[in-house]
Amino acid sequence: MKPTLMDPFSLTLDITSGQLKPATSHVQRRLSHMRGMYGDAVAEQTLLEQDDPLIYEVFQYDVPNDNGQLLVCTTVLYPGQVGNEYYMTKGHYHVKADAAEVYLVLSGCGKLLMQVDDRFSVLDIGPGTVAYVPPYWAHRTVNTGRTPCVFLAVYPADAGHDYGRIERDGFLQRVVAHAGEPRLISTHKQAS
Ligand code: PAN
Ligand code: ZN
Repeated sequence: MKPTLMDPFSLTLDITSGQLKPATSHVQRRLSHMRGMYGDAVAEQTLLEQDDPLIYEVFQYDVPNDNGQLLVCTTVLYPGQVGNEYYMTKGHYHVKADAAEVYLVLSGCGKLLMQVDDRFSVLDIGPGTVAYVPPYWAHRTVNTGRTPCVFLAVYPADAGHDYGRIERDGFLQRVVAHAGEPRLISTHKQAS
């Protein structure tokens, strides 16, 4: 059967704010949506009782989740800390594990953590960084700066997001502030 042809389209991106127009989906992740992901449970509880801060937003223009389609979205990850740990995205594997992804950083930022099996990778990212997330690698962005970290992502529309494994196992390393500077700490060392 001949596939239904989509009409070509363009979107407008505000490079500073990360607003994508039109956006057909808009996700806001507050601290309460990522309970247990930060290392400092007391700091997390205190912030939840104060104002449940907005950690990040994603603006996306949806297309059919079909093989061959690409999704375009922007993430605005706000600056801040839970205890000494910098604000971060939940992080995920792709359900279709062999789906890769490209990030283009527009402003602000910090680090892109990636891991697969017992391998871990960290990239410093800032305005102009084009980061490649290879197939199979889980990925999480961390804002170590004082301004929003804004980046555009392009990935296969049928990739899907598997958050469960990260919610259960976390990442192998966390990014914390030490004397005002970002430092990576192993989550294994922290537990022992
Ligand atoms: C990104 C992420 C976005 C939010 O568009 O989905 O930065 O992070 P979480 O999905 O981990 O909450 C991406 O990697 N899409 O596949
Ligand atoms: Zn992804």
